Amino acid sequence: MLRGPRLKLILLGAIALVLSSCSLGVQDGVLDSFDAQGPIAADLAWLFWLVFWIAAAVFVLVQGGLAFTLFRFRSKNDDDGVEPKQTEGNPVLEVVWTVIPVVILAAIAVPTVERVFRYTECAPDSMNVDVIGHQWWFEYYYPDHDVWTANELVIPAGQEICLTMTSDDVIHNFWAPKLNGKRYLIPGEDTTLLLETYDLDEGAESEEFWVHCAEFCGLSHARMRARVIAVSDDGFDQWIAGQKEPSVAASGGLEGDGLQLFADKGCNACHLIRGVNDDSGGNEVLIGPELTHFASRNAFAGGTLELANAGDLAKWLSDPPTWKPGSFMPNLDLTETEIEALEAYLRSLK
Ligand code: HEC
Ligand SMILES: [Cu+2]
Repeated sequence: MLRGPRLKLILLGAIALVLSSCSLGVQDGVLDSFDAQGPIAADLAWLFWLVFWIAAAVFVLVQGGLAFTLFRFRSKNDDDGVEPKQTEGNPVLEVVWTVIPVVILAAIAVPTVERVFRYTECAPDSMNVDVIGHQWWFEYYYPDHDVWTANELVIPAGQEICLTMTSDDVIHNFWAPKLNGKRYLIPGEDTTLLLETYDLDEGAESEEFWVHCAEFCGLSHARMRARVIAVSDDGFDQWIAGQKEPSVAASGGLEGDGLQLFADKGCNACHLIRGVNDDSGGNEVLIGPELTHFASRNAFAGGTLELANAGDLAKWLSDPPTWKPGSFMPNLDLTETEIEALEAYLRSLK
């Protein structure tokens, strides 16, 4: 049997191991739901602490009462044979210890259930964005502007946004922990979720919040992330205007080669670039993210790679399923020269 110091050491080691997993995230704190960055998340954090302190008070009272009873009424003599006084069928006591838990549970249930409805229901005047889940990336459609994009959800800061969500394949779950709780994306059904950030800090152009799919959805579930990018009202109007432009024409040279490869390699069978392959059936039919303004966003491949990182795009194009196991973008056996040309073209799609 393990006893004493050695047992203590093993227990401490196990606890340290469990706790260390809390900090081994992709980047520290990006999915920290206690770090609320909007009024909804702040209110949910308030509710969490309310429940926590109620539970803490119950724990201390019950365990304290138990410890007190054990100590105060312990048998002083092992075989004095005295049974403690038995109390049974005391109606006052029984009513009291039934009513108190009922009151506590109601105090927790009412504000919880009320918020479940409040933060998943859209006001008729809130701005709407459709969210479509795919294995393994999030796609967005702005119905008021007829704009499609992926991974980076651009919204005006400080405004209530209504997400109307569904899935193209399996069940996913949209979770922006600093802005609201989670909600499912279900094939064939619409679910709604509110998002709201605080106003931008003085002088800031935009602020970024991480999103993660919170429902196991297959091989690359762990690589199904996204970002919410909050911008000013003007910034949002500009962004929409930019997205509505047709694609930037290739300037010849390497970019021109890239545009040619987009057709030759069959990229156009899965990706839409407006002004290039409009006859492809559109995003309702194509299985890949729209690339018309690919370089206007930073995070791609389910928000796991970034254009700002020099090698990321070539890494993706050279073999998508190695980076995202099971990816529906196949390895197209591109040569280094082809990747270079495609990268030049894709980076020009601002
Ligand atoms: C069979 C369909 C298919 C073909 C062919 C295809 N792709 Fe993709 N592509 C996808 C899918 C699906 C994704 C999303 C993968 C993910 O994030 O898991 C994707 C993602 C991408 C992305 C990242 C986009 C983003 O915003 O996340 C780029 C860039 C890209 N593809 C470029 C290309 C290029 C260039 C070619 C041709 C050489 C090509 N694709 C061929 C299906 C395809
Ligand atoms: Cu998912």
